[in-house]
Parts: sequence; C-alpha cells; structure tokens
Amino acid sequence: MRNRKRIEEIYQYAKEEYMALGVDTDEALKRLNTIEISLHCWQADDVAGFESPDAELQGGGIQVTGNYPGRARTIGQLREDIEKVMSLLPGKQRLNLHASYGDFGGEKVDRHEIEVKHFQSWIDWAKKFGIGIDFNPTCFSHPSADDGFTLSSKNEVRRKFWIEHVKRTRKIAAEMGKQLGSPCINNIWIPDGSKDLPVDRYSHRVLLKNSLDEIFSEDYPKEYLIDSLEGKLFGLGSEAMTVGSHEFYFGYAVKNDKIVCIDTGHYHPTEQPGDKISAMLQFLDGLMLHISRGVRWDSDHVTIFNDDVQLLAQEIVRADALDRVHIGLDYFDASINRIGAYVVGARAVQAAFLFALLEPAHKLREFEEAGKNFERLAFLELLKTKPFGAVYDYYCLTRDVPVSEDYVKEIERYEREVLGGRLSLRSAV
Ligand code: RNT
Ligand code: ZN
Repeated sequence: MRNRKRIEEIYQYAKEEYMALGVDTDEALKRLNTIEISLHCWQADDVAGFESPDAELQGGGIQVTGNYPGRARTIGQLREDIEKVMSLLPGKQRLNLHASYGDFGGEKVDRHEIEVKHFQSWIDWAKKFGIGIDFNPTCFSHPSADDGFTLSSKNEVRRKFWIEHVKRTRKIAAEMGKQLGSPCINNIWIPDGSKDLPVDRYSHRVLLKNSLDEIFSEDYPKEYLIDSLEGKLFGLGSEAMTVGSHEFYFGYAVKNDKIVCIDTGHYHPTEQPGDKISAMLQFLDGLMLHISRGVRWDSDHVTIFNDDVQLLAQEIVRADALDRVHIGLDYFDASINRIGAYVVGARAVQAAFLFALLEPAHKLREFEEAGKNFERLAFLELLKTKPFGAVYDYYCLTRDVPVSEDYVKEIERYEREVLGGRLSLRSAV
C-alpha cells in the first residue's frame, strides 16, 4: 500500500509549481472530475456481442487481432469486467453499448426486432451504478450486410431492414436516456463502401441521405436522445470509397441539427482530429469522440497519452467546450489483457485532459496576442516536464482508486482469479 502522506506531500509540491504559473491544481481536478468517459463495451469481448453463444466479429471493415485469453463470453462476464474497470478509474464513467449486446435470453432476435425489453437489464445495471448509457446500432456482422452495404444499399429490402434496425435503436436509446436521467447518445456508424473504384458514388449517398431522413422522421426529446453520426475515410474491403464520409455526415448534421462523432482513427494519418474541434463546434451543438489510436491505419490500438490525444483535450479545454463534447473510447485489442486495455486507455484520456486543464491559459494567450511566439513555445515545452503525474496520483488517492502502477497488480490479480477461470470454462466446452 502506498504512503498516503507521501502522495499528499508530493501533491503540495506540484501545487506550488503550478501556482507559480498561475494555475490552480485543485480547480483543475474539480473540473477533471466532471468529465465522463463512455466505456465501449466491445473491448471486453472483441466486438462479438451476445446474439448467439458463438458470436464473433464478422466483416464491417473492422478487424480484431489477437487471442489473449479471458474474453467475456456472457453478459454476466462483460458486466463483471466493466465493473472491475470502473473500480480502477477515478471520476465518472458511462457505458457505450452496441445493439448486438442485448439480453436476448437465448432467443433469436434479429436486428429489426430489437426492443427496449432486451436492454432493460442493462438499464437496471446502469441504474445500480448511477451511470448513463450510450448506444449504437449494429450495422455489421450480419448476413444482410455481407455485400458491404446497409443504409445506402441499392437492395430496397436490405435498406428497409437496416432503417428499421436503426429506428428501433433510437427508441431504445431514448428510453435509456429517460430511465437513467441522462441523454443517451445513439451513434450511427455504417460500414457501407466499396473495395474498388465505384462509378456511382452519388446514388449511394442519395440513398444514405434518404435513409437518415426516414430514420430521423420521429422526434424524441433531446434530454433523452442525442443522434450522432460517425464518418470514416476507409475500411478493410471499402478502401476506394466510404459512403458515410466526413463531409457527408458533417453536412447532414449541420443541416439537420445532429451531432458528429469524431473517431480519431478515421482520418488521413497526418490530419489532426484536435484541429477539427474549434471548426466543427462553430456549426454543431455538440460532438462525440471515439478516442482511438490508429497505427499507420485505422488499427484501433489502445489509446495512449500521445500528441493526438493531447491536442484533442487541449483544444476542447481551450475552446471551453467540455460541456459540448461527449467523450468515448473506441479500440479493440485482443492481444493484451482486455481489462488492462480499458484502464490504460481511459487513464490516458484523463491524463490528457488533466494536462490540458493545467495549462496557464491566460499567460499563453497573452504571449500569443503580443506576438511573443518564442515565449509561447518555451512555456508549452516547459509544461511537458511539470509534475502533472503527481496531480493525477493525488486525484486517484482522493477518489479511492489504485494510485500509479498499483492498478497493474490489481489487474494481474483479476487475471489470475477471474479471467483464468474463463479459460478452463472455454476448454471444457
Ligand atoms: C468503426 C467505427 C465504429 C466501431 C464500433 C464497434 O470503424 O469506429 O465506431 O468501432 O461501432
Ligand atoms: Zn468509432
């Protein structure tokens, strides 16, 4: 066990260091503590879902690699894992649930048949922990998506099937928001696109627009449901064209009062998602984030505290937009301990926001306005070696979660005691 007094002393030193720059660390922590992180359910089970006992991710232009033991195979296991993750994180979380993770009780319920009752046990679970839920239609891993098209399909039967699915997710999401007293973000991402050069991009985009118009024809109160649209540059098997591109959804959202989800892996590798915040917020009420880490492509590696994530957090804090940006994670790495993957990613995001909240905003702006660009650069560099880790450790201490590397031991213990048992269960089948 760590020495409480020692962490407090080191925090005092950090507090003085930041005070000298005009930054109040207590205030920064207060603000950090209001940031909710939506934990994506799909890291725990490699995007398999619970539609059948042997479900696994199929198609959709996304790929999980790795076979680390211990993946969640039942709703009970997934909840157990998320509860463990939450116990290792300071601050507030939400659950980001995919429609394929319903509590179907062994029944075959197709995507166009899902109802609130299939998600009531999730709502009750979230109530127990006092957290909100975000939701997602699942427009992949399904025979009706096997040609790579869903809401923009030229096959009318298929298109109608997916419209019905997404309509139902909105209804369920609104009910989640209502029962949990926190708006549920229903984020629409579809895999539609083509592997090789299409000649008729236009018609697919007309179809997608028409499908969305039909989906959104029903109104729900904004305090229950927020509709979000997630674009993408390319996917596996849809390299030449993605119907739901950034421009498509940004245009649609501006015109129809929706929000856009920025997935940090969904742009050209040299594009900076952080730069988009202050641009898009001029025209949208809000944004959703899928914070991910693409390595050379949209590879969905575990999020880390890198330049991209730092800029994203800085731009949100600098734009004073914490209340307009909904923060979520999106990655699926099956090659390492999955609980560890959650905690590393979520803590990296918190570190980035803390780092941003500890900026001497006033001073930096003064430099900039006076044309003192050397001074601005020097301070931005100096900030990188200030003791913000001590501030984060103190935050963990005050929220009663493991400080610093203590969480690693805790996850190793969970692996031995809980995940290890799942392995034998699996080999017994
Ligand atoms: C895929 C999108 C999407 C998915 C989840 C599972 O490229 O990022 O958000 O990762 O819906
Ligand atoms: Zn995403």
